[in-house]
Parts: sequence; C-alpha cells; structure tokens
Amino acid sequence: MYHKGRRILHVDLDAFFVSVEQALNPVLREKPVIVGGEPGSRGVVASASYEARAYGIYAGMPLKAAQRLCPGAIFLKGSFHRYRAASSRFMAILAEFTPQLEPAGIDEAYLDLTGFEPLYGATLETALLLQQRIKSEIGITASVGIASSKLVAKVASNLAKPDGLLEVQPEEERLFLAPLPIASLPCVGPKTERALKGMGIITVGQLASVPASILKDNFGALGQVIYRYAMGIDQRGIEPPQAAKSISRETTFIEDTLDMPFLKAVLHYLSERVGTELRRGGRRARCVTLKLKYADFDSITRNRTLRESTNSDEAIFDVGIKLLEGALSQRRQLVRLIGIGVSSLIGDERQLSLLNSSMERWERLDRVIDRIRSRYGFTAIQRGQTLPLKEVFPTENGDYMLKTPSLSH
Ligand code: TTP
Ligand code: MG
Repeated sequence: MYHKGRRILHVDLDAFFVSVEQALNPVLREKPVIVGGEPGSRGVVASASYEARAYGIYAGMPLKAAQRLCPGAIFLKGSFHRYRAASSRFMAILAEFTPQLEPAGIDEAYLDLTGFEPLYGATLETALLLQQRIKSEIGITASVGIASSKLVAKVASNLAKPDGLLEVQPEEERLFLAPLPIASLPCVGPKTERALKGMGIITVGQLASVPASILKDNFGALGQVIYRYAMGIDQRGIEPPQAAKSISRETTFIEDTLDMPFLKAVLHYLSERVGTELRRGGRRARCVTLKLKYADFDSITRNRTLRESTNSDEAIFDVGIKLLEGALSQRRQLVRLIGIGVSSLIGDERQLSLLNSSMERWERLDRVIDRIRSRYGFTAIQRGQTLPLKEVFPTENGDYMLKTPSLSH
C-alpha cells in the first residue's frame, strides 16, 4: 500500500562483474579493470571499476575505445556463472531481512522495510548492517538508497555510489530531485533526454514545472510518467517474484536430426535440467509436456498428466520419451528443436505412502546427483543415457554448451 511513510531501499552492487573478479583475485583491486573481453575484440565494456571510470570508461563503450582511453587497464573476459553465484548469495542475504523483496536485475533489488523501525531500529542502521553483511560475506560493496518510493530510492543509491548510503526523508523527495540532471530519472533515456534538452529543460526541477499537458503532447503515455516522477511521485509497490507456473528446457539443433539415440540423450539431458530446477525450488509436477519442431518449422506439443506428482529426472524423461515416440510414429520427419517441460506444480510435500519403490529409488539418486553437481558442476557426474552428448557438444565450466546458450545456465 502506498503512503508517505514507506521506507523503501534500493540496493545495487558496485561495479558488479569487476568486483566479483576483484574479490577472487586481490591483485586486481584498486586498479582500472574492465570486464567485457580482450581489448582487441569487437565487444563492449560490461562493467568497469571506478578506477577505470576515472578515465571516462563506461558500460557499453567499445573495448577498443576503452583501451585507447586507458592503455594500462586490465581487460577480463569474465565468467557469467561466477556472477550468477554471487548474485544468488546477494539475494539470499537480502531475503533474510524481509520477504518484501523484489530483485530488479542481477545486482540490484528493492526492499520494503516499512514498519521495521520499532523492532529493528532506524532504517539507516538496518541498511548499514545489510551493506556490512554483503561486504563480509561476498567481499564486494553495495550502495543503498532509502526513500518513500522505488523511484527516489533508486536515484539515491545511484548518487551514493560507490559504497555509499543515502536516505531521503519523507516530504523531501521533490527537493532532493530538483537539482539533478533529467537523465537521473530512470524513465528518461538518451532519446527523451535529447528531446527535453531541446525544450531547454536540464534539471528535474525544471521538468517538474512544465505543465503536464505539454509533456503528454510531446511524449504520450511516457509524458505522464515523466511528470509524476519529476514531482517525486511514484506509488509502485514492491512485487516479490511469483513462483513460476511451469519449467521447461528446449534446444534447437545445429543440424536437423532423426537419430534416435541422440534425441533420447538430449531429451534425457533436458529432463535432468528440468528436474534439477524443480527440486531446487522444492516443487513437484503433475503434468509433462513435450515440444517438437520439425525441419519445416511445424511445431507440436504433446502432454500427459501423471497420476502421482514427481520431481524425478527419470520420471520426467520416462513420460517425455513415450510422448516423443508417439509423436514420431504419427509424423516421422527430421527434428529441428526438442523441448520438455513440466506444469501443474505443487509444493514438495512427499506423500510417502503413494511412492512406488522405483520412484523412491529415482528420487534418492536425484538427491545424490544434485549434491555432487551443485559442488562440482553439471558434467561432474553423468548418467549413461546422456553419454552420446559427449561426442557432440563441447563443455565449458563443467557444463555442456548446447546451441541455445540459456540451456547451459
Ligand atoms: P550495473 O549495476 O548497471 O553496473 P555495475 O554494477 O557494473 O556498476 P555500478 O552499479 O557500480 O554503476 O550492472 C550490473 C552488471 O550488469 C554489470 O556489472 C555488468 C552487467 N552489465 C552488462 O553486461 N552490460 C551493460 O551494459 C550494463 C549496464 C551492465
Ligand atoms: Mg551495479
């Protein structure tokens, strides 16, 4: 619910990709470091340390240009799985403070701490504690903005960077925003900024004095948002993510195929992926869906509802392979894409009396495999059914690199 006394935090990690690298390798600390790739390559800067930013380097800049500005900078390719792991740890720390948590990106989130003060002390103190925990447990710094709205909290955290903390008191939002350049508002992108500057508007304060009708005429629906934001008005609440209603994995082949042992192996791999995610979320499924796209791009889905819910790789695969065989017996054509998914998800309250013994064995095996994979990577332990993949797909960071990159995540 919106009211003036809300205490919303926006937390954003500083130079996130670079900071993760620096936490792992002290040699990189306090130096101009850039994550994005080799300076000779065609890529762009993903993240730059604050030392690199002093040379005018920013995210999105071509690496070549960055090297020209700072020839001594250290360029790293980076590794996304490290950033994802750090992000999970970051979100887990935040979740200990409140369930009113909305992740807004890999390294940022909003928290609603309204009503915390009588119990936990001033919001500012809670925010300091949060920053300390992130620093001591992940080894990187975060900046925090506190305000009565998401908008002002985000502007404040940005302004506080790096390793800063800024609280805007209730009723002072408009005063706080007024001297800032218009691009400080999240709704003002480069194009809108140019247009507004063309109208002689430089600061948020100037923007707030433009009649709403003019902004609406020039920018349509966005104009209304700009007007409200310029006045410091933002009634959006924190929206904790909803649990997914279904989980699926699919892949497109480099070459269309009807090679059954290969299709089976891929389907098994995808079933393992789906099962792992189900178990990680502590859930079970009642429905399994197979998706096929033929070489002529004709796409079909087949699904089956199970008598008992499951989260076992083998049970998912078992249904998947039957659906695949059924589909191919109706239409035997080269396959371009295969996918498997589960839906009708429920919580993981195991109904032991209903478990048949093979299901129980499968689930025990899943638990052992999950534990090994969470420590040593996906390919650390492999099932016989997926062995044909070894000859086709390269591995990286302990996982297969299929053509669809999201699959390996
Ligand atoms: P940001 O939070 O925008 O940037 P940052 O954390 O590197 O720096 P700071 O917050 O201190 O200003 O983005 C978080 C990560 O997202 C960033 O470390 C790398 C990635 N990213 C890209 O890959 N490309 C981009 O263009 C941007 C902006 C970010
Ligand atoms: Mg950041």
